[in-house]
Amino acid sequence: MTTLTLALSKGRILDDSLPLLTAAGIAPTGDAERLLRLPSQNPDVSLLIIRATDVPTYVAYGAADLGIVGKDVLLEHGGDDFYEPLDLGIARCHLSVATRKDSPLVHGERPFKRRLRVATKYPNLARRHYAERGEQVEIIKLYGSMELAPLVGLADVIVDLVATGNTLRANGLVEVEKICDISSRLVLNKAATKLKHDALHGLVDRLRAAVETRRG
Ligand code: PRT
Ligand code: MG
Repeated sequence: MTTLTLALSKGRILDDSLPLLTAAGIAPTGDAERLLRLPSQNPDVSLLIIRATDVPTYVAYGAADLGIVGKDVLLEHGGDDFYEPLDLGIARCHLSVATRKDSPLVHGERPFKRRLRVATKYPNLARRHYAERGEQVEIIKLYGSMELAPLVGLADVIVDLVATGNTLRANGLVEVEKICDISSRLVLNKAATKLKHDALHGLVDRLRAAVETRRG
């Protein structure tokens, strides 16, 4: 029997994936809060619980046959290391540029005699966004709490994910540009699509059916 390994991250993605995993018969049966590798309802499928940004790496190297990961992480990772057959439509949000609500940047002004400073955990995505409009910016890579950067003068703007907008509002920030919509995707290891073709495509079909049922 062919065994399959699916990588995903805990928190938002695991929470939102659970109904789909359950419908596809691969809900976790172990303690997803503590275990890093746990069994699922299907004895031939096991789950890896890893950092969201590590999912593309596990799938690209074949340590996982498939993975669930945000489009933000895929776009930032770049490349064509894996197949992306299915938009799961979960963990929806969008990537935006935001700044202080009292900033002249709200009205499209730019800093005088220097480049715009952009704080983000998505340096590649942010650089690409400004490059597309012919603007050279200074990227400041952060690992979290991006919202603080404009408040303390570290950056003029942030490029970050927005869902409800509550975090921006609570910190006196406003969106000035929407870059793109984001949702979670199913990604497949390329070699596994050949070597484990039947098992893998069977599982992709069950997940696709679960997504379609949920969409109604
Ligand atoms: O937390 P950790 O550092 O371990 O990893 P992570 O932050 O990458 O994981 P997690 O679980 O926070 O996010 C995983 C994925 O969820 C992301 O890669 C996105 O694809 C997706 N997602 C969907 C979100 C959001 N919505 C979201 N709102 N990820 C983060 N946020 C954050 C956002 O960065 C901001 O700080 O929530 C805040 C804004 O939310 P609102 O509702 O206040 O607008
Ligand atoms: Mg987080």
